[in-house]
Amino acid sequence: MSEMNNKKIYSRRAILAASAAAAGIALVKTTAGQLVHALVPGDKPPADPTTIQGVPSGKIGTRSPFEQLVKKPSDISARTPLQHLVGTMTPSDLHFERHHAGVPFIDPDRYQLLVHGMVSRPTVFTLSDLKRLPSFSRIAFLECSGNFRTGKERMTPQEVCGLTSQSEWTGVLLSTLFREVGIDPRASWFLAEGSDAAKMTRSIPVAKGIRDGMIAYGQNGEALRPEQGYPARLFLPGWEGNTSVKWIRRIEVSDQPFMTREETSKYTESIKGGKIRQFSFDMDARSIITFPAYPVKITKGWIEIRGIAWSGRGKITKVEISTDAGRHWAPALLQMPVLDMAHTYFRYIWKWNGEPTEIRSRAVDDTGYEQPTLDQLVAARGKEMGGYHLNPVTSWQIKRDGEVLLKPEKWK
Ligand SMILES: Nc1nc2c(c(=O)[nH]1)N[C@H]1C(S)=C(S)[C@@H](COP(=O)(O)O)O[C@H]1N2
Ligand SMILES: [Mo]
Repeated sequence: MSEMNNKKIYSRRAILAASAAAAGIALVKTTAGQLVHALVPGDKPPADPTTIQGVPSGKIGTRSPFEQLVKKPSDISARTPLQHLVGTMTPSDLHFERHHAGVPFIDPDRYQLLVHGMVSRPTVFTLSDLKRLPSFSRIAFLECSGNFRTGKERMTPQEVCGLTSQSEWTGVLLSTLFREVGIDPRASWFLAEGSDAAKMTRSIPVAKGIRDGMIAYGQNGEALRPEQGYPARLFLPGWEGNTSVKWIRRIEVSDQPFMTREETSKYTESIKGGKIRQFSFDMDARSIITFPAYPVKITKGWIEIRGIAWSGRGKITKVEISTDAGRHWAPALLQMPVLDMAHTYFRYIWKWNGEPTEIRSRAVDDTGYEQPTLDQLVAARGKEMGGYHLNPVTSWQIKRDGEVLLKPEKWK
């Protein structure tokens, strides 16, 4: 670490002296006014960390430089590195992103949400109006309905299905907002409109809004990240990510759907017999083994197979593991508590005997739905099946040398 970098880090920390020779160590003043030699963050840790005072506390926490956690960005999205996460929560800076026209820059003091249409009191809510109403928090996943990639052996869980993330969302329940504005009992749909350049619009059944919809302004204990819809977004747990309109500026209540672009030409699925499935809101149950998975290499002996399972229809009741390419299945342990519409962590102890094989997981939810294979999806939807709402069982090949590779699949 260069002296210049040290100075930068300690510019507000009253460095009295720092010698370039003592790389990684600086003389700093503690809040109690004491002068101490302390470590400065560098790329080379000392051989014995007990011999020198540690780095003083700072304004914001940092990740260890040894943890290289990054999303995988393209021009339209960025994917969560599922293979590097343990547990079910997604650190906010690693939440996947999907923007149709980039991330808008919004002044929270000028933010407004208009609720109008079939309501007795059309109302404009500012951010502080929203925060003044009774609040609500829930832990739930958010997943894009386009969350499936395959076709190559060298693909990580992030590449296969990194468009799912989990947060604790905090905000106002839509049932509260609807009561505030006096929703017409005959209302059955509402339009949600974003204030990004895409002006994303979706029609949502009022029943879903009242059941568990919310306007979220909080994510994991702080304000939403701009990428997640700062200062406020619609959040519809368990439903395809596209319906959770970010940067929401308008809700129009009606007695019919609005037939927007995102529910007519997009976010519909071709199925058997030349038909199209529309308003396919629920995210079906799914699971993926995130360890061991490409690019990990394993060695013979005991291994804890780990991964996540989730369902937009409710709780995960069972995750089964096969370590012999689908011939036998055995239940994995589920980490408690298992929450509704939330990533659920699973574990399965396995002794690898060194022979090539295939490992896979399949999830079952409390509606009795079992995660299908790609063949079963094709059988149900036909070869013309579109690219949305694909949740097939993912298989990982274990090679003789311990290399773990995705088992690529084809359906077209
Ligand atoms: N206003 C607006 N809302 C939006 C989008 C958008 O581009 N604009 N993208 C949608 C899509 S396709 C998904 S999958 C989710 C992604 O949410 P995230 O970026 O917070 O993960 O937001 C949805 N809401
Ligand atoms: Mo999406």
